[in-house]
Parts: sequence; C-alpha cells; structure tokens
Amino acid sequence: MPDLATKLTHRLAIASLTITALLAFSGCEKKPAGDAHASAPKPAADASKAKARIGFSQIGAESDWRKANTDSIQAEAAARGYDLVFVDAQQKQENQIKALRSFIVQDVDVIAFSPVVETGWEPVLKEIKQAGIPVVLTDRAVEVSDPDLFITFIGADFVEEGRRAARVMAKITGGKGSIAELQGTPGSAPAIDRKKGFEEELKNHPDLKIIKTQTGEFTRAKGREVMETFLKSPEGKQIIALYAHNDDMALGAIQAIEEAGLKPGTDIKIISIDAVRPAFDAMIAGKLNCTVECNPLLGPQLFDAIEAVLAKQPVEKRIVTKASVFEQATAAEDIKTRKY
Ligand code: GYE
Repeated sequence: MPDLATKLTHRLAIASLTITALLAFSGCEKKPAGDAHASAPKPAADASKAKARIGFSQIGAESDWRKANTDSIQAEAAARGYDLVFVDAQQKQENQIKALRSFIVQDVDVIAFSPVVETGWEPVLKEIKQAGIPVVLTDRAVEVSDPDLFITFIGADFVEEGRRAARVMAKITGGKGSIAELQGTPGSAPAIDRKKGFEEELKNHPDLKIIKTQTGEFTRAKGREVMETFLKSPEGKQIIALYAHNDDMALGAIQAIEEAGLKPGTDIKIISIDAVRPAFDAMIAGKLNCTVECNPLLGPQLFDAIEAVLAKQPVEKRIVTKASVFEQATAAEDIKTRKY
C-alpha cells in the first residue's frame, strides 16, 4: 500500500501529464525554460500542499439532524481544503456497502462513514483493511469482532441520552402512566441504545410503563403515521406520554395528536432527542416538553481525527461528543444560541 505522500505525488504526476497532454492536443506550446513568467504546470513543491482525498458515506437525509450533520462535514472538508467524495446512501446499507467499495477502487486516503445499522459490516471492512485504507466511524457505531477494522468512532453516548430522556419523563409524569415509544431505524445504534438507556432508567419507576412501541424510522412522516395508529388502537386512550428517539418523529407525532383532537405537550407529554431548532419552536409553542441534545456538528472533530490518522498520530478509539438536555421552561432563551 503506497503511503499518502507517494499517492499524492502520483496523483500530481497524472494531473501534470494530463495538462501536458491537453496543452499538446490543443496546439498550445509550453513556454521555453528560463522564461520567468512561464505559466507551466507547478513543480513538485506543491506535493506537500496537496490535500488528501476522503471518501464519506452518509446515511441519508432522513432528519434535520442528518442535514445539519452533512452540512457540518462538507463545510469542514471545504474549509480545510480536502477533496471529499460524498455519497448519500438513502438509508440503505447495501448502498453504503457499494459506496465503500467504490472508495476502495478510487483508492481514497481515508474512508469515513456513518453506518446506518450496527451489523453486517465485517466483510467490507476487511476488504478496506486489505486495501490498506484507514477507516474512521462517525455518528453511529458498528458491531464487529475485530476492533482493528476501524481506527476510531466519534459520536454521542446514545445509552446516556435514553437515560436522560427517562429521568425527565419520570419528572414530568409524576412517575406513573402509560408511555408510547417511537423507535429509530431498526438495528441502528441510536435506536438500540436509546431504548436500552430509557428502559434501564425506567426500572427505577415501576409505575411508568411503555405500552406501545414501534419504529418511526427517524422521519416525520412515519412518526405521524405510527402515532396515529397508536392513538386509534384499543390502548390509545391510556397513553399519557410519548418518548420519540428523535425530534423529527416527535414533530410528526404532534400533528397526529392534534388531528386526534388532543393537546400535545399537555394531554400527551412528549420527550425526544436531537435538539434541532424546530424542536425549540415546538417547546416554545407548548407542544413538546423536552429535547435531549445530540450534537450533529461533527465535522471539526471528524477532520481532526482524519488529520491525525493521515499524520500517523495516535487517535483515541472512542471519542464521545458532549451534550445537554433542554426543557420547555427555558426554550425561548435557549433557542437564541442554537446553531442547528
Ligand atoms: O438522532 C436522528 C438521525 O444517528 C444520532 O440519526 C443519529 C440519529 C439522529 O436520523 O435524527
């Protein structure tokens, strides 16, 4: 596997040959050597300045969180001058695997990706390892038997987010009642861990029970649709609170609750995760009770890690992002400083 400097020099050589060929083809001639103002291709000195090519496989554009995450990564790549090969998988693992294989063919310098689900990555990660390309995981984790298949994982502590949501849930419901739950994408790290953390904390409140739970796939449309079926079910009338694994599903559910003639935030208390701007608007309107923060602005941390990898410096295996919890009472103040 050639190192980065060799790869970059190789790429520059190809670029230079291409320019020379194009000039020859178009009938232009290179100025003779010694001409101080010659605009000939730049010499090898630029090799040190040339930036690496990074392949990034994004999950999709399913939520406001995801859009903010994509913007952050693309903006950071541009700001630092990296050549980012960005591919959107539209929430499908098979598309991500295809993108990862295309990065191997393109011989990128680092592969970064946000895995839609936790399992099923071992074969493609082995192929990447064989090609000698380092992997940085961001946002969601993978379950693999060999931890050397990736260098680091940068993301939030989803279990803790679930615990935080349950603590607020216990507080605003007085510790008893029937809860509905809208889960994220089946098999995804945030759906698994946010459920786990929530249920763990719920054990301290035996009178609080989840009576309905289903995936809303992290989207507003599905959140609305599933909440409507919850409310129309025989147990619908017992629901006094909703726990949604992200804000988008909660916002969809708010519509369904209003359509059922109920008051979201009052008749049905709602807690979700992400803390995107529309969640603050909903809290200010009294329709959402709490949002647990999960920071999508991972671009700077991602590129710090990528740069360390390129420089062959040691990188922590797990980089946890920091986050807070926001409740309705302070939402009007808090929204002023929100960046996404
Ligand atoms: O909470 C959700 C998004 O993986 C943390 O994915 C992310 C989650 C986020 O679609 O809105």
